[in-house]
Amino acid sequence: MELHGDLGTDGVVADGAIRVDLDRSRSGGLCKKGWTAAALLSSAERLVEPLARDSRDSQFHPVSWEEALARVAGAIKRTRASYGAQAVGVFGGGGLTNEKAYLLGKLARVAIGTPCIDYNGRWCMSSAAAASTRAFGVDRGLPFLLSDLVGTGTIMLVGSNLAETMPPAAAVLDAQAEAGGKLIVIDPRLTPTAQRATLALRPLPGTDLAVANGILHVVVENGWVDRDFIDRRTVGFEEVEAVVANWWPERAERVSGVPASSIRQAAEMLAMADSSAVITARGAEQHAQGTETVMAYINIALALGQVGRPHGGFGTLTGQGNGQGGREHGQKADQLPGYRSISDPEARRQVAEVWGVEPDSLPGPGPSAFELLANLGLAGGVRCLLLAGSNPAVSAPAAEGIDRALGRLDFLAVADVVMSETAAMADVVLPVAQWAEETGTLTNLEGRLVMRRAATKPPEGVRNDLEVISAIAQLLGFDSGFGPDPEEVFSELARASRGGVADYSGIDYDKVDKGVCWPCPASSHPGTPRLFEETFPTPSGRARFFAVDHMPGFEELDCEFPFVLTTGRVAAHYQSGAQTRRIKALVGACPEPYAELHPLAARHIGVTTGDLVRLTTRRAELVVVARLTDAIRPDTIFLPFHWGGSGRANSLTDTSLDPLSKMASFKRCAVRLESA
Ligand SMILES: Nc1nc2c(c(=O)[nH]1)N[C@H]1C(S)=C(S)[C@@H](COP(=O)(O)OP(=O)(O)OC[C@H]3O[C@@H](n4cnc5c(=O)[nH]c(N)nc54)[C@H](O)[C@@H]3O)O[C@H]1N2
Ligand SMILES: Nc1nc2c(c(=O)[nH]1)N[C@H]1C(S)=C(S)[C@@H](COP(=O)(O)OP(=O)(O)OC[C@H]3O[C@@H](n4cnc5c(=O)[nH]c(N)nc54)[C@H](O)[C@@H]3O)O[C@H]1N2
Ligand SMILES: [Mo]
Repeated sequence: MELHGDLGTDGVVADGAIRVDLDRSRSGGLCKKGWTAAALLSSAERLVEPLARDSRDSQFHPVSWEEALARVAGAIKRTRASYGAQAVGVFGGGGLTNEKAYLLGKLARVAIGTPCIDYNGRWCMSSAAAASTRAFGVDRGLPFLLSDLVGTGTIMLVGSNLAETMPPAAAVLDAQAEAGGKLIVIDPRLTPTAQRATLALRPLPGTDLAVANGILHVVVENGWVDRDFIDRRTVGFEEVEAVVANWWPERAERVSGVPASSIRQAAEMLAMADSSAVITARGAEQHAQGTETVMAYINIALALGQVGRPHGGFGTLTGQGNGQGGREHGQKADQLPGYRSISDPEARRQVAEVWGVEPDSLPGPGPSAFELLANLGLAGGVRCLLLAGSNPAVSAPAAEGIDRALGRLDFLAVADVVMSETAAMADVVLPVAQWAEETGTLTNLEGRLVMRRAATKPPEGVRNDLEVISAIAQLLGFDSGFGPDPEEVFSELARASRGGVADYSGIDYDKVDKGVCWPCPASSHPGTPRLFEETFPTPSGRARFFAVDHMPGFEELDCEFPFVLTTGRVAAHYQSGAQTRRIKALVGACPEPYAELHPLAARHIGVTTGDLVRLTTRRAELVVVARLTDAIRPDTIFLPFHWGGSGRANSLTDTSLDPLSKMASFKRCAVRLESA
C-alpha cells in the first residue's frame, strides 16, 4: 500500500487542492476541507492590502507596505526603548512552514532580542511532546511509518477521531482491518472512528489515566509483560508496577465509567496480538493532567515490549499542517532549532555561531503561550506583539481574558490571509500568501519532510511571511541573515539543527523531494524512518517508565454544574474557523455552533434537536443549538470550538494548565445544562 507523504498534514493549511487527484486515487478520499481549500485562494474575503488603524476614527485604512512595515518596526523600537526587548513578543503557529518557524525564532532572538516567543502548538501537541521527550528522549509523532500500522495486530486509539480529523489516515485503519487487525478506540463519544472499532471504551472525559492504569494492572496480573525488554531497554518499571497494582479494573471502572470487563478485554487484545500500537491524540492530551495521561499509555506500550518493534509501539497523531516541524525549529519559548533546549550551553554556542552572534546575546527561555498572552499589557508582560498563523481570540484557553489581554496591548500586528477575529483587534494587519502561493517545507508526523512548492501567484498586494519577517528584520538594522528565499532559509536551518534531536543537517531541498525522515545528520545519511530499534536517545540509552496516578477532576462536578463539557472538532471546519467559516460549501455543511447531547440529558431539561440550550460553566454561559445523539455519554456534552463571538467554546472551558506541558484543559470542565 502506498501512502501519500502528506498524511501528517491536513486540511486548509496543507497542500489541499493541488494534489487532491493524487490523494483520491491513492487513499480513496481527502477531507472536504482539502477539496474546498482552493476556494479561499480567490475568496473576496482574502486580505489583499495592508491595513492600519487610524487613531482618529479607530477604523482600518489601507496603507502601503512601506508604511505598514514602518509602523511595525517603529512600534518594536519604541517598546524596546521604553520597556526593554522582553516587552516585544512574537506568536506563531503550527501551520507555518519549517522555514517560517525558524526565521520567526531567529527574528525574536536575534533581531528583536526577546525571549518572548511561543506558538499555538502549546494548545495542540505539547502534552504528547512532553511525555515522549521524557520517556524516549525524543518527540516525533510516530517513531515509525504510518503505513507500518497496516500490519499491526491491535491498534488502540486514545482520544482521536481521525476519521473526521485526519481522513487520509483512516485508509490505514481500513487496510489494517482488512489484514485482520483489531482496533480499540477510547472516546466518550461513539465517533465515526469509534464505529470502526472492535472495542470502543467510553470513559468520562478526563479519566483516561485511570483506564490506562487499569489496563496495565490486568497486563501485569496475567504475566503478559515483556520482562526481557523491560530489563534490557527500560528503567523505572518497579514504581509503575507498584502504582498500577492499586488500579484493579473495578476501581478504574468506578472512576471512568468504562466497564471492568472492557478494560480486561482491551488488555487482552493488546497483549495477545503479534504486535500492538498505542496512539494518543487531543482527547487524551488536552487536560490539566495531559502529560501524565500520555505517560500512562506509553507505560503500556513499553511494558508489552512493543516500542521499537516492527508494527508496534507508541505514537501521537499530529494536528496542524506543520504540527511536527513547527515544534522543532525555535518558535517554542524554550527551544533552539533542531529541537534543542535554549538553556543548553552547547546548543546556544552552536546556534549562535550559525547566527553570527555571541552566545551570551541570546535570550533564555520565555513564557509559554498561555502565560505570554495572559500577561499582555501587564507590568512585566509583552506590550507589542507580532502574530502570524494563529487566531487566539477564538482558540486560546480562557478566551474571555484573551480579549482583554489583546486589548491592553500598545501595539498588535497580525499577518493573516483573512480578517480573523484576532486580526480585527490589530493595529496593523499584513496580508500574506497562503499554502499554494509560496514554497516551503512541512514535516509530517513520521518526521518526513514534505515539499510544498508554489503552484500559483499570490494576489497583487500580498507578500509572504518570509518576506514580511525579512523586511521587519531589515528595518531593525539586519541587512543580512534574514533573506526571504525559502531554500536559503532551509539550508541555514539545516546547519543550525546539526547535532540536535531533530537533526536536519544532511537534508537539502533535493533530498526533501526524494523523501527523507529526520534525524539525518549527514548528506550521505539516508534518514531515519524508524526510531528506537536498537536504542533510545536518552542519556542511558533506555526508555523511561513514569509512575503516574489518576488525580480527581480539576473541575469537580456538583449539583450546580453536574455535566462534563468537552470540546473538539467537526469534519467540515478547521480550527478557529477563520478560513472555513468563509467557505460557502463548508458553512452549508455546518452553519452554526451547536452542542451534542444525549437524549436522556435532553429529556431531563425538555429540549430536542434544534432547540436552544444554555451551557453555563464557572466562567461564562453560551446559548447554542442542541443536537441529540445517543453516540455520546449521557453525562457528557460535546461542543465544537470553531466559532468566535457568542459561539466561542473557550469562553466556557477550564483555565487550568498542565504543569509539565502548560497544555490547557480543553477537554473537560463542569457545566450546567438548561433549556434557553
Ligand atoms: N476537520 C478537522 N480536522 C482537523 C482539525 C480541525 O479543526 N478540523 N484540526 C487539526 C488539528 S490542529 C488537530 S490537533 C487534530 C485533532 O484531532 P483529534 O484529536 O482527532 O480531534 P478532537 O476533536 O480535538 O478530539 C478527538 C476526540 O477526543 C474525544 N474526547 C474528548 N474528551 C476526551 C477525553 O477526556 N478522553 C478521550 N479519550 N477522548 C476525549 C472527542 O470526543 C473527540 O472525538 O485534528 C486536525 N484535523
Ligand atoms: N476549546 C478548544 N480549543 C482549542 C482546541 C480544542 O480542541 N478545543 N484545540 C487547540 C488546538 S489543537 C489548536 S492547533 C489550536 C488552533 O487554533 P489557532 O491557533 O487559532 O489555529 P487556526 O484557526 O488554524 O489559526 C490560524 C490563523 O492563521 C491564518 N493562516 C493560515 N495560514 C497562514 C500562513 O501561512 N501565514 C499566516 N501568517 N497566517 C496563516 C489563518 O487564516 C488563521 O486565521 O486551537 C486550540 N484550541
Ligand atoms: Mo492542533
